[in-house]
Amino acid sequence: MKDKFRSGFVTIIGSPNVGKSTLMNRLVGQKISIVSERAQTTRSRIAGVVSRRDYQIVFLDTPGVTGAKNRLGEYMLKVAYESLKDVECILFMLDASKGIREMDEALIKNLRERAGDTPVVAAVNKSDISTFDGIETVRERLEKESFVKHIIPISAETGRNVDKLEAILAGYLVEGPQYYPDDMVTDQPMRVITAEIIREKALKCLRQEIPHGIGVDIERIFLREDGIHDISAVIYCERESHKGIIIGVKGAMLKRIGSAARPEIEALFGTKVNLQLWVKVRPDWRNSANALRELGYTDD
Ligand SMILES: Nc1nc2c(ncn2[C@@H]2O[C@H](COP(=O)(O)OP(=O)(O)OP(=O)(O)O)[C@@H](O)[C@H]2O)c(=O)[nH]1
Ligand SMILES: [Mg+2]
Repeated sequence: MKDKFRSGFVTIIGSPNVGKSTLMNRLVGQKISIVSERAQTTRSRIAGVVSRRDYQIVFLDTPGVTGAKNRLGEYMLKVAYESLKDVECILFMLDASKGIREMDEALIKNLRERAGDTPVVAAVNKSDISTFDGIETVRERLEKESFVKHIIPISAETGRNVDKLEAILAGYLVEGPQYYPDDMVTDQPMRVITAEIIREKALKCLRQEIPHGIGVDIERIFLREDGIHDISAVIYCERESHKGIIIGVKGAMLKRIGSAARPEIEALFGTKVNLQLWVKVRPDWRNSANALRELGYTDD
């Protein structure tokens, strides 16, 4: 008899910067979630779909869990914790090169309380830049927690043990429907992906102190008769001085961000793209309910 199709949701949760988005992209085999060297890159819940012959796993990439400093931070924390509900498995990620920090301990405590009956698999990431002892210290700590069902060292960057991890997670799927068609890899609409690509490039190009305060809004996507997409986007920042830095001398920085983003946006749309970027100051937008709603950081 043919085995029944199995499916399920797996939430990826962990402290900021441990490699959650990198892992999801590798599992899906395509860039879905933006990645950066800076903590708190992911701001919302992003689904990445892995479709195989016998099963489908819907991964939920979530914002890194840490103390909230503003309304946006509160939203991000809520998104991460809400994503623990109604899933087949929780994938808890840690960074072996950093060991178990205070925020990881806090998350362990939280997961102990919130996971309920949902199995937790721990992926000890960045094994490629960690020592054997570093990985073992994390393992020994996690072995003390009965809610952690598996502990596996991986490297989301090199792919080490990622297949093994997928096999472990597939073991927690249940008989069920295919939630997404084979060719659908994410639930994110094109305009959101476009905004995220621009934000990623801004994070990469700009200095440390600004990026957390950046938000990107796509104002217009228009397909011209000649087959080119006209896209205009606004990069919001919180201070006039930041605006100057984002624009750069004679617009050089903004041009750099645009040049870095355009090829990826063109690949996404499958057409040439005429990208226009604007920079606007919106003081303290991360504490404004209206701004958060406009930029899509709400659950309604
Ligand atoms: N060496 C190494 N670097 C990694 C690995 N996985 C991720 N990184 C790097 O770690 C940084 C953070 O990766 P992200 O995937 O953005 O981390 P995240 O957990 O999604 O971060 P937030 O969205 O901020 O919570 C990036 O610079 C990645 O390239 C890994 O296995 N090895
Ligand atoms: Mg992320």
